[in-house]
Order: sequence, then C-alpha cells, then structure tokens
Amino acid sequence: MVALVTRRKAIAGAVASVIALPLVPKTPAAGQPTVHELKIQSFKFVPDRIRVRFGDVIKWTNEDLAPHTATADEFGWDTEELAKGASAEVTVVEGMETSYFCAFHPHMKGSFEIA
Ligand SMILES: [Cu+2]
Repeated sequence: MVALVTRRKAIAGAVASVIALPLVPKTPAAGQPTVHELKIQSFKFVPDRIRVRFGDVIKWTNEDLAPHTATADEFGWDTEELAKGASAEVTVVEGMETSYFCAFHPHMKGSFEIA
C-alpha cells in the first residue's frame, strides 16, 4: 500500500513537471523578444541610447575595472553593483523608467526608447 501511494505521487509529480514546462516560456506569444547586449566601457554605457520593445531584455556587462550600476533615474529599477565582468539584465515592461545612470558615477547616463 505504501509503495502504491509512493508510485502515484511519483506519477503525479512527473505529470506536473511536464505541464509546468510551457508555463515558463522564454518568449511571450507576440513575437520574439530581443536581448540587447550593452557594455559598460571607459565609464560609458555602449551604446547609451537604444530602441527596445516590451518584453525585450537589456543586458549590461561591465568591462571596466571600476564597479558600475545601471540605475533608473527615479530608482524604479536597478542592476545593483556590477563588478568587472559582471552582467545584469532588466526586462522592458510597460511604465518603466527609460533613463538611467550609474549610481557610483552619476555623469554616466543612458536611455532607451520603447517602440
Ligand atoms: Cu559607474
């Protein structure tokens, strides 16, 4: 009896995991999102202006020795500190701030336009 119950649980678990897979889509139904790869080089966001769509991902990689952040002007989102070689991603959603700066070096600025 115990063995039967265990087997049923195992089957239920297997079914649940199969069903769960499509619920974690990498892409929304309406088109492929783009991953926009930006670098942080010589205290600049490169490129510092891009055009994106909802669902796209903006990915910053810090290639400087100095740590940087990409932080929304009104702090609505933030990559937090990126050490040399570190990356962080932000997904473009409706209503998000589109101008950002580096919290450590506020003269570093970037923005994106949502098409
Ligand atoms: Cu910085």
